[in-house]
Amino acid sequence: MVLDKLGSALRESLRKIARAGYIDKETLETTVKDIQRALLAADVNVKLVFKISENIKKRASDEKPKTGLSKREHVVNIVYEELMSSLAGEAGELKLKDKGRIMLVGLFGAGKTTTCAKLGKYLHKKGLKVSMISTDTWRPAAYEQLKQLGAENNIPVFGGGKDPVKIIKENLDNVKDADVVIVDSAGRDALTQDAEGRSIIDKELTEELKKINDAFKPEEKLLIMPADVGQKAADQARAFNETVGVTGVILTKLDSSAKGGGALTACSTLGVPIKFVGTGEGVSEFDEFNPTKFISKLLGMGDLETLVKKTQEIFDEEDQEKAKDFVKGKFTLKDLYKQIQSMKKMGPLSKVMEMLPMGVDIPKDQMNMSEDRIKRFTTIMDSMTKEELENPEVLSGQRVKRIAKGAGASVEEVRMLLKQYNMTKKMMKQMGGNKRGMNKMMKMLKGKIPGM
Ligand SMILES: Nc1nc2c(ncn2[C@@H]2O[C@H](COP(=O)(O)OP(=O)(O)OP(=O)(O)O)[C@@H](O)[C@H]2O)c(=O)[nH]1
Ligand SMILES: [Mg+2]
Repeated sequence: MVLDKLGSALRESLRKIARAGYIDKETLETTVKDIQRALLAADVNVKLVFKISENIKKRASDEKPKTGLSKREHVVNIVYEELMSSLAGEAGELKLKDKGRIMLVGLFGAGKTTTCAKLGKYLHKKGLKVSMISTDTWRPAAYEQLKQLGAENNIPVFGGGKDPVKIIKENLDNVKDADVVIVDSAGRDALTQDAEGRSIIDKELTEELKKINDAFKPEEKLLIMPADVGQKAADQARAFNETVGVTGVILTKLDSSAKGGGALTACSTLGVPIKFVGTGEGVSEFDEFNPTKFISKLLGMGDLETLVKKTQEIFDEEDQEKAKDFVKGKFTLKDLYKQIQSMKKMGPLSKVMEMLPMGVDIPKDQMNMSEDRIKRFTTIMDSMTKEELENPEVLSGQRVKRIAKGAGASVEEVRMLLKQYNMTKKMMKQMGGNKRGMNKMMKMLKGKIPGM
C-alpha cells in the first residue's frame, strides 16, 4: 500500500537520525535526501517536496531544541511538523444538522457506492438511523448493488426509476424518520475540457448533480476520490466544487495505490478537508481521517487512539480484563482462541499491528494467519480438553497425538498451533518489555476502558 512504502521509507530515515550519535550537517543532508526520495516516489508534488526539505534543513539548523528535547528528538519533531503542515491538511468532521443529509459525488469507479455503504455502516454503528437513496440511473444495477450492501448492514435503501430528481422526491417520505440520509449519485468516465482547456465535468452530469443538489439540499457534499488519481486530484476537487460545492473528500483505495501522496497533498493545498479514508474493499475498511494520527502512523509513532477505539468496540467487559493479561503475555490457549475470534472482527492482525508504536517489530510472516489456518486452529482447539486449554503445559506427545486424531489434523499442525501460541505469548511479552510504548498504551487504555 502507498502508505506502507512511504511510511517505511520515512521511518527508515528517522531511524537513521535516531541511530546517529550526533547530528551534523552531513547526517541532516542525507536524511533530507531520503525524505525527498520517499515523498517523490509517493507522487507528492515536486515543488512541495522541495519546500518541505528546505524547511526541515533551515529549521534544524536555525532553531534551538525545545527544553527537554535532545537534538535528535528536535529534528524528528521538525520533520513531523513539516509533514503535518504540508501533507496532512485539515481534520474533517461531518457537519450535519438534526436530519443529516449527505450526497456522494465522484467519477466512475471512484468507490461511491462502496463508500456509501461504508459511511452508512459507520453512522449506523454510532447509533444513528441511516437510510440511503441511489440516484445512479446511469450504471446498470447500481441500485441493486447498493441495496445488497445495505441489506448486509441493516440499512434501508431506496431508489429505482429513471429520473434522479424524481427518485429523490418520491423517496423523501420513505426516509423521513432517518437521522441521516446518504445519496449515492452517478459518475462519468473522466473530466472533459472546456474551450479554454480547463478540466470540467461532463455537461449532462453537471446538470444532474445540480438538480439533485437542489432537490435534496444536503449539508455534506463529499467527493469520492481514489488515492491513485495523484496530482489530478486538484482538478477533480475544483471541478466538482464548481458544480455542487464540495464540503469534503473521502479518499478511497488508500490500500492499493502507491501514489496516494499526490491526492493527499492536492487536498491539503486546496484546503479541502479529507473526512474519511477507504482502506480496502470490505465495508469495515473505512476510517475517520485525522491528520495527526495519520502522520504519526506514517512515521511509526503508533496510532494508539485508533487501536484503543477499535479494541473498545470489540471487547466486552469480561474480555477487557483478559485483554490486560493478554498484553502482559499472561494467557492460555483458551484466551488465544478468544483472541483469534476477536482479531477476526478487528481485521487482519497485520493491520492491528500497524497501529502499535514504533519499536515493536514483528516479522510479517508471523502475522499472516490466514483464514484457513485460523479455522484449522479453531478445530484443533475444539478437540482439546478444558484442562489442556487452560494449562497448555500439560500437553504431552501422547496428548498431542490424541488431539490431532480428534481434529482430523496432523501432529505437525497441532505443533504449529502450539508454536503460534508460544510465539504470540513471546511477542506480547516483548511488547510488554518495550516500556515506553507499553506504558503509553496502558495509560491510554486506562483512560478509555472502564475498570482498567
Ligand atoms: N482496494 C479498495 N477497493 C475499493 C475501495 N473502495 C472501493 N473499492 C473498489 O472499487 C471498485 C469500484 O467501486 P464502486 O463503489 O462500485 O465505485 P463507484 O464510484 O460507485 O462506481 P460507478 O458507480 O461505476 O461510478 C469496486 O470493485 C470496489 O470494491 C477501497 O477503499 N479499497
Ligand atoms: Mg456506483
